[in-house]
Amino acid sequence: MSVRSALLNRRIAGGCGRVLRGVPRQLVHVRSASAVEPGARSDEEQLWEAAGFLPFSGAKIGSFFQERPVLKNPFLEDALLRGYLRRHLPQEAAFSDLCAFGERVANEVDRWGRECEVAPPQLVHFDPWGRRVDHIVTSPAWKRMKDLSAQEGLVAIGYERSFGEWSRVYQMSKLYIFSPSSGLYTCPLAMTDGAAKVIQSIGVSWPVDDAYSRLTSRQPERFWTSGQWMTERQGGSDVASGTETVAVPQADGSYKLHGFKWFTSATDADMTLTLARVQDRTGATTPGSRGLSLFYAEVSRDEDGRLKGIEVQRLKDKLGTRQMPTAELLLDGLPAHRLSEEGRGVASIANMLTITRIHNSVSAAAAMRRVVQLARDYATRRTAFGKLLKDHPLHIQTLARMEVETRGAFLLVMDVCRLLGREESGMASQLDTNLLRLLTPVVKLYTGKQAVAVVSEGLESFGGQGYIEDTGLPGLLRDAQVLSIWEGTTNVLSLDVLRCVARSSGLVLHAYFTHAKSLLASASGVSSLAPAVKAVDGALSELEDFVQVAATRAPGYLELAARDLAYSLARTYTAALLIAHACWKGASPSDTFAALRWCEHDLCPVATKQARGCYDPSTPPLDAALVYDQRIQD
Ligand code: UCC
Repeated sequence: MSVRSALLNRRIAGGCGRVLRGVPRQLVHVRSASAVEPGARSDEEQLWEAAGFLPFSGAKIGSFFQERPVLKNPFLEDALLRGYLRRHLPQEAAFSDLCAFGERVANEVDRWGRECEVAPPQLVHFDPWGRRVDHIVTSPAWKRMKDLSAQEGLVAIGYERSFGEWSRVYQMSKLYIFSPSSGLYTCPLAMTDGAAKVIQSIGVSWPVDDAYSRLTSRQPERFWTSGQWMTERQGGSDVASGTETVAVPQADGSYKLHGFKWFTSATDADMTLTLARVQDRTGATTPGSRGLSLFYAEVSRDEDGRLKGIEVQRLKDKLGTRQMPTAELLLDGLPAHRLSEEGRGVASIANMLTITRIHNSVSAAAAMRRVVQLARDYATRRTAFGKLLKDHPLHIQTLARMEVETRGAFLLVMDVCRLLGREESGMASQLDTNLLRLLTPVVKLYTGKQAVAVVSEGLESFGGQGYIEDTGLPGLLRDAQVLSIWEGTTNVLSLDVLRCVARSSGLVLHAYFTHAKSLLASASGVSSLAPAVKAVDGALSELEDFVQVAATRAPGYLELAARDLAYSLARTYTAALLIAHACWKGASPSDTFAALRWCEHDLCPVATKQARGCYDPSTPPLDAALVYDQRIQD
């Protein structure tokens, strides 16, 4: 007899013994009391439970579980990355390496990245016997990331140059696949790459020849990472006036550094590059940028296990990037060597800034790509309102918009990597060099902002699950937020754009217009792209007009327009790149569609806002009055 019919029988006959026949005793604990106590289950409920009709009663948690998004090989899943490489770097060796690495990322490394998140670094100040040790204890997964980085050549590839001018594109493609699974190990790698670049530009000789070979090594036991200690207590943007650290000359020609570094990322590094002011014999230093020199220091311990010349004050409690140790450091006689001429510190570390800003942009595009990959996979698994999310056109429209942003970011980033590779392999024209200088701050500031917007949208596409910590999704957003902050905030980089325009007497803009127009040339006569080409043509004309007008105005005018100008440069150039990619013979209809959709942006917001008077001298006081408005209307 079924339980359902047994229940029916009971209702009819009220006979207990008959009803329970055939039902396991432990499932139908029969109460002796005739009345059911509040909160207790009645016999009937117990019977329904035994039959599986009360799925959420007792310890049961129901039979429905949401499916998780699955991370598949991020190289094979990325049509644009593969298409871009087929177009520019069709060597099989690069493809097979990226494919194998993608497999490793999906099946192994991503798990380590998660381990880095759940086991963040700890600072141990003292040993059990009271000695100061300042040990930064990191997770085993973090250490595995270091070995992996060496083995996979994540820095080395950029210096081996096996693929000539495309070596940086290859290296950054690998980092792009790695970044969202790396547990933020891309941060020390960015600085390591930047340090190698600085050393290479200064000259690989004593005292940094061994360091250079370690930074660019593929052997885990030799591989070193580097820090970049630029930020002091007065802040990290205005380095010229914020740097208080002094360098005291020693008899042997070396220096000892004394100061306080307020924000040092990946502080478990083996060495660092940092800025300080050389003291003269009276102890005096030169203020401002002209007083700053570049120093190299190794992070080492004395025979008692104490850090030489460094005290780790504390680890930073950050919104994201928690996988990585970030510390406040007191430099108390840190042995160091001066690498730059005295007073040439900022100009010398600028090479490092270029590299870390490009890495930052790679991580931004990678974060967007990862959230899109997870969201589109999830949409094939999750059902709501009677059908899979992928069958809801509005949901797919949202994902398609994210995809367009991601494609634009990817092409902009890779174009800057292309220029870097050309410069480093001696292939760059003056135009390439000028373009690289202009586009480096542009790509960093634009993709940093895009990443936050796209990743945030991506989280929403998972519904409430996107907000749940142990899905691993919220960490993507937290980590994206730093991308617009470190290595130059959006406004600082917008001003850097103005600075390089002024210092080059406009040559960087000339390079920009020349190259953007040459990209469009490939689309002449391609009717499907005509609306996009028209939009970019129009935006380039507006930009040229803006530059002409702005040049006649007071400096404050351009400063007020700086952010919108940088956005206009980014959007218009990206549009041209999307168009050029869509014209490639191997392009797909989706490449054309992406270009058309991108061009629906306001490509030249600086012209739009100029027309509205946003940069007129009357505007700043109105902005200030609005921001500080305290008047209450009666
Ligand atoms: O360190 C930090 C955290 C590390 C974490 C790294 C993680 C990366 C991970 C990514 C992947 C996940 S945060 C600290 C970040 N701080 C900054 O980025 C600094 C932001 N501020 C600026 O960029 C400013 O514009 C300054 C500091 C560069 C401005 O300083 P000055 O002294 O006023 O600069 P000047 O006078 O304009 O330039 C001095 C020289 C000039 O060369 P000369 O003298 O030959 O004419 C400039 O042309 O430096 C040159 N220069 C540059 N060259 C200045 N900026 C650049 C540049 N961007 N490129 C080339």
